[in-house]
Amino acid sequence: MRDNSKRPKTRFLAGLALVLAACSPFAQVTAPPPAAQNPATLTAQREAISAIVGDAPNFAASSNGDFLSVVSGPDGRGAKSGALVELYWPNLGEDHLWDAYSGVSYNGQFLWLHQFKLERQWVEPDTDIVVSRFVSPDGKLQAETRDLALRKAPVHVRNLTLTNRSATPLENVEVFFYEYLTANLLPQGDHLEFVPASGSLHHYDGNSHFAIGMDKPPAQYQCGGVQNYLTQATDARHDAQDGKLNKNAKVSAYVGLGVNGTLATAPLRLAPGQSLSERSFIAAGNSLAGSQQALQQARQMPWEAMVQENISTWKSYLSQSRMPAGLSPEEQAVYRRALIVLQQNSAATGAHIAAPTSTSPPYRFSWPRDGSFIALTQLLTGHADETRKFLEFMARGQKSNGGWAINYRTNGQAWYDFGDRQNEHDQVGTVPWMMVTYAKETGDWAWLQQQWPSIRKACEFLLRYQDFRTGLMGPTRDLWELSTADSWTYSNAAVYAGFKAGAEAARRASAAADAQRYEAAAERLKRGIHEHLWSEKAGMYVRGINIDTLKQDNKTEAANLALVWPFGVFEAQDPRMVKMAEKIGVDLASPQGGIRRYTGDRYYDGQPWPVTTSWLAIYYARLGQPEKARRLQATNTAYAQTTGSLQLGEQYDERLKRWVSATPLTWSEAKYILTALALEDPARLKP
Ligand SMILES: [Ca+2]
Ligand SMILES: [Ca+2]
Repeated sequence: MRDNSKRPKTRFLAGLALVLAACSPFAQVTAPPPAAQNPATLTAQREAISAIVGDAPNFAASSNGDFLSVVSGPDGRGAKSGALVELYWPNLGEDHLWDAYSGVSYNGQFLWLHQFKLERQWVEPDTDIVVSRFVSPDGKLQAETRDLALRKAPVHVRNLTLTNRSATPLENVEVFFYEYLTANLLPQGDHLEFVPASGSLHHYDGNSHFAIGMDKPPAQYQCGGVQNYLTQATDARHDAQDGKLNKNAKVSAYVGLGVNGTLATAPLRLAPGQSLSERSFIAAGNSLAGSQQALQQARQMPWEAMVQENISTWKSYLSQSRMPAGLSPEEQAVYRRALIVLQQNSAATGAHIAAPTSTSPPYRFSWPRDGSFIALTQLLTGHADETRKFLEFMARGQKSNGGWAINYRTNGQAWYDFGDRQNEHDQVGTVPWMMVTYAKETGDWAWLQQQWPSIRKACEFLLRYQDFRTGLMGPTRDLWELSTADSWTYSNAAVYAGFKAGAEAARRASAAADAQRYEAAAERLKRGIHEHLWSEKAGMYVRGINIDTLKQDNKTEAANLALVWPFGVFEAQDPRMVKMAEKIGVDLASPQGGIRRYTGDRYYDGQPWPVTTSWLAIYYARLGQPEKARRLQATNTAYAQTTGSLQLGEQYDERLKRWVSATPLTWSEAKYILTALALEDPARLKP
């Protein structure tokens, strides 16, 4: 049997990340964790791709739906506590930033904030205002940054407050703000100049323009070429480190790694106990004038008004969101944060990005599969309009032959599309299933009627790939995006639900012949799953089967729980499902009770995933064993509570006590919410 573990693999394909990692002088390969806690399942070694791309540095983001910025935590590739590390605009996922951060000079010494000691980081409850609190190495100066994206303008605002904690005055206190934008994703082609009229930097490439400024015109500035030590255009980061800036006013398309800039305020004296606050802005626009205008308007808006606007936006959103009864305060905090994260990553176009991470790993795209779980969550929490927007986004992105690409940019352009056989057939079943689920929940059958051509195309596409000997789907890429060798159990379950949805939509469209064909296809598929994918010896449905040799891949696979929910091939009470769930709970459990994806997983060394932990919880809620479900949900709550962001990432490393891979992962947040809803009322989560 072929050993998959020797081949590079990844949940999401990482070509771009590899290119960027190779280009960057700052690229670092995250070292493999030195020791495993559970030697039976952990090897202490990541496979190649997760070892190279490393973990996201994300602490938390602020977002208005088309402008999103991310604040770094202390861990992950390129992490600098409190720095900005992603800046998406005008579509979520369209990145323009390497990093940007603040520095302070006082008593003749200069330090960046990430050279201070990070005391604490959190997100203000029920907002997306991200707070990072530091203290200087000598203990004299406290620095606190509060970061937010304006709700109605493409502007990031940082409010930095410095407080003298010592008993003596601090002399010559100056605030610095450094930016290394990479306009239009890459540093190449960028220009930077100082604009005296507004006292700001103008950083641009093509139609992407940014105005970088502070509350007042700076006392010092520098426009630099990255890694340039030789000319007046000295690298603006290096230039700052002696506290004196060169005042080079212009640098253009500097060869190689792009351009960077630094601004600094005039010196002030800070008496004992005294504080000062200074704001820094990054304002986006389609022209010099547009970005300058956004900067000026932001400067005129008081900080308190910005905070109030943020509070009232999220208050209104949360008040329109379903809150299940009986949550503990800890669960409630994670649940409310999950609702906010879903909305932050929902683009104005209807797309949902999987995670606000550009390269470590590259998840800043919209997947039909992840997005459908998010859309379902929005549907069940009172945000049906968002669900409809997503489904219409997917309908627009459907290929002419009825299939879907692997993922999409939020502007609708297909990103990874490897051809139909190399794409993922589960997604082609999932979108029609979600469309019909939306119609059932809202009663909007007229809307479904409009989607009938799209649903029909998807079902016809799937029919072409059904194997008539076994009734199963032909080979496709699996949901974890590892292999195209087999017919996968999860994919078959999703396609079953797609055919059932197609039959429902056909009946509504008075297309009786189509309804009959799709029902027949679903029944063939169900028989095929029952006959060919069960292993009596293993006591479970296997991961998949080679359609030619009928050789089974007998790894234990948590995603097979989709046979019950959401795809409804079998009942929760089916003895085979009961047996398989028990086996998943044994074979894939981590020491703290999280659930891994499948036996032998090496992607990020196969840590437990909230997505699969929730899957087992939802299964037990539907089976009528809520105590088991509560224990699994408690594990996810505990993971989320280990960081001040209260977010759920892709995988939790119990030994390092932090998220690895992407954080937050919107699919994880969605399934946490769905589990809470299933615990309140299992019937809410109908297959
Ligand atoms: Ca550029
Ligand atoms: Ca200097």
